[in-house]
Amino acid sequence: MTVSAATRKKAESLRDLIRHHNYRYHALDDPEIPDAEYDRLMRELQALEAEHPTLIAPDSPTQRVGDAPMSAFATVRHELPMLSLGNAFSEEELRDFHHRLLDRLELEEDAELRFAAEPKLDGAAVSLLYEDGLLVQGATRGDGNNGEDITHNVRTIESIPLRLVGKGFPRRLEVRGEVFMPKAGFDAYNDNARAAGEKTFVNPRNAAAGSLRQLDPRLTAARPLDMYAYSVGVVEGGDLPTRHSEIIDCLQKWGIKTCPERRVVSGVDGCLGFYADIGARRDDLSYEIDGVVYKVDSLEMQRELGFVSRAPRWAIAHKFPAQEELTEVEAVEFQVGRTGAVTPVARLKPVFVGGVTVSNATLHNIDELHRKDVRVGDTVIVRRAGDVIPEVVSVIESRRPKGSRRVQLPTECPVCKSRVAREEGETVARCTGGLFCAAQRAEALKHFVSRRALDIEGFGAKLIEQLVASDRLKNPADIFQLSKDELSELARMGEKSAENLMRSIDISKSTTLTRFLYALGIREVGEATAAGLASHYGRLKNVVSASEEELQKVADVGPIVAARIRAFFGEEHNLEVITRLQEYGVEWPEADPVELAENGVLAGKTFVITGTLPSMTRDEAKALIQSAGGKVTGSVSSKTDYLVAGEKAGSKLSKAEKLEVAVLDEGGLQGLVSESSS
Ligand code: I6G
Repeated sequence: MTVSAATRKKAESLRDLIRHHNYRYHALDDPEIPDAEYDRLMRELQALEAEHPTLIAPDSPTQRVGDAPMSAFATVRHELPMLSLGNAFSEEELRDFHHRLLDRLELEEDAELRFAAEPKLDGAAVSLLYEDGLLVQGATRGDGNNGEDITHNVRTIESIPLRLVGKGFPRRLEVRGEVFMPKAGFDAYNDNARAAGEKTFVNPRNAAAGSLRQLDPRLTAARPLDMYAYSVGVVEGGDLPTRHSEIIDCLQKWGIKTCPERRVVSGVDGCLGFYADIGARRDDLSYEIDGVVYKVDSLEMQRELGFVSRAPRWAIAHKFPAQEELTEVEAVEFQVGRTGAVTPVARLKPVFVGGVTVSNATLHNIDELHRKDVRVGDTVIVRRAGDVIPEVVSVIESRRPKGSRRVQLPTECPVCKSRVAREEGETVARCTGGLFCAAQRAEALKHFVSRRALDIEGFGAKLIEQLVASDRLKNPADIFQLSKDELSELARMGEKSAENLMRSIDISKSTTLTRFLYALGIREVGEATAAGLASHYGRLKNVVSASEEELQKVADVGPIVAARIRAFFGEEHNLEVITRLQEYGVEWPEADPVELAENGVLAGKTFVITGTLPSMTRDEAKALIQSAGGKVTGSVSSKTDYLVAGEKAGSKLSKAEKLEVAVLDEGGLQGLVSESSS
C-alpha cells in the first residue's frame, strides 16, 4: 500500500512532537503536557505505524522494544578506552591530589583551579554512540577496551534519546555516563520480587548492571532504569567547547540527561564544600551514590595532565565512608510486629557501617532468610544506606563454621506461643494470637500513640511494653483510664513525668478523623488511605458501615484494602474499643463530604505538587490536601496558594518564586494540615 504524503507528514510531526515531550520530561524535568496526553500521542503514532508499516523508522519513539531476544552479546571495541578513576578516601588524600595537580601544572600554591564536580552514581558505566544524531550503539564498559553490545537494551531506557535534539552536535559523538536504578524503583522492584518469591537485587549497582545484561530487551524495558551522562569519548565532525562543564551543558541541550546536582567549584575548599553538601543531602537524593567526582574543568589543563596507568590524572572520586561491612551473626531471632508478622532478625557482632554502629539487621522474611541461607556463626556483609534499616546483603560461605544449621521458621509465636501460620501465596508468616499476643498488642499501642497517629508525647516504647506486660494495657481505650498515681509508681517514672504524660493523653483526645483512622492500625491503611477515607466519608459511622464495593470508590483503595477495612469493622471487639474511646472523650470534627470541601482547614486553597517528596508519593500528598478540603491542580499560576516542592522541583518552583507563591516542603504541608486541624 502506498502511503500518502499527508500521512507521512502526520507521522513525522507526531514523532517530532513526542520527541519534544520526551526532551521536556526527561532532559529538562519539566513536562508540558499530562501523562495521559503523552500516551494519547504515542497511541496515535503506534496506530499510524501499524496501519502503514513502511513508515516505521528505527529512531521512531515507538521502536524502543522492537528487538527479539539474542543468544549472546557481541563484543564492542572502544575506540577510546573507557578509563577508571582514582579514589580519595579522606580530605588529606584529596589535598594530595590537589597538590599533584598544582605541581604538574606548575601553578602557585594559592592558584584557584576550577573543577567540575558531581555525585558519583552507583550504577553501570555505558557508552552511547550517536551518528548524525541517531543512537547507533550502546556498550558496557567491560574491561575498558572491550565492552558488550547492549544497543537493544539501552534503547529501552526512556530517558536515553534515540535521536538528539537541536543542532550543532558532532557527526559522531560518543556519550559516556552511568545507567542507574533510582532508589524508589529499586525498592519497588525488590518488594515485588520478594513477594513473588523471586531473586532480589543486592544493591542498585547490581540492579543496573544486571538489567543491562539481559538478552531479552523486554526484560530490560520492564526495569526502572535511568541515565546521567558524565563525559564524552569519540568526537568527530564537529567541535565541542573547551571546558568539561560546558560540554556537559551541550549534552543536556541535545536531550541527554545529566545530573542536576553538578556544579563548577573553585579550589580544594570548593571541592570539600561540594562533598559536604552532597553528603548532607545524600539520603534525600532519589538515587544511590558512593561519593563525588571532581574533574579539572579546563580541557587544555586535562591534556597537559594526561593519564597514569588507566586513570586520568585530572579527575578523582572522593568516596563516602563504606556502607557495607563484614561482621558475624551471633543469633537469628524472630520478632512479632503489629499485624503479627513474624520477622527474622540477625543479631550481629556490633560493626561500624554507614556512620553508625549496627548490631541488628533485618532478614525481611523466612523466604529471604532461606534464599540467603543466613546461619548463626556466619560471616556476613551488612549494609546500611542512609536511614534505611540495616540489612544482611549476603553470606561469605567460605567462612562458614563447620556444623552450622539452616534456620527454621518457628511453629509457634516466640512471645505468646500461638500457632505461626502462612496464608496461601503470602511471603509473610504471622502469629495467629491477634490481640492475645502481647507483642502485637504492644506494637499496636506504639502505633496508636505515635506522632502521626494520636501523637501522645512522652508515651515511649519501653513504657508501653511495661504496661502491656503487666496487663494494664490491653487495647488503646485502656490508655484513657490510666491515672497519674499508677503511672508515677512505674519504674523510671517520676511524679512530674506522670503528670506530663497525663496532660499529653488529655491533649490527644482532640484529634482528626484521619489521625484516628490511621491510629486504629487497620492493615494496609496508611496515612494517605486514612486521609482518603476521611475526606470521602467525613464521618466515622459512614466508614464503619461502608461496603467493600463502596470503599473502592475512595482514592487508593482497591479490593484488598477494602476487604481489610471491612474485616476490621466487622469485628465486634474493634467496635467496642472505638465506642469506649469515644466515651472517654476522644473526638474529632465530623462533616459531610460536601461541607468538608467548603469548611475543611484547606478549603478554598489551591495547591500544586512538584518534585520528589521525601516520604510521600504525590498521590499521598494529594489525598492529604483533599482530605482537608484543599484543591490540587497541575500548573502554577497566580491562582495557586501553595507549591509543595520536593527534590528536583524544576521549573514549577522557579515559576512559583516568580509569582511569589508560598512554597512548602513535605513537613510544611503536614504542619499546615495538622496545625490547622489540631
Ligand atoms: O566512573 C565514573 C563515574 C563518574 C567516571 C566519571 C564520572 O564522572 C562524573 N568520569 C570519568 C572520566 C570516568 N569515570 C573515567
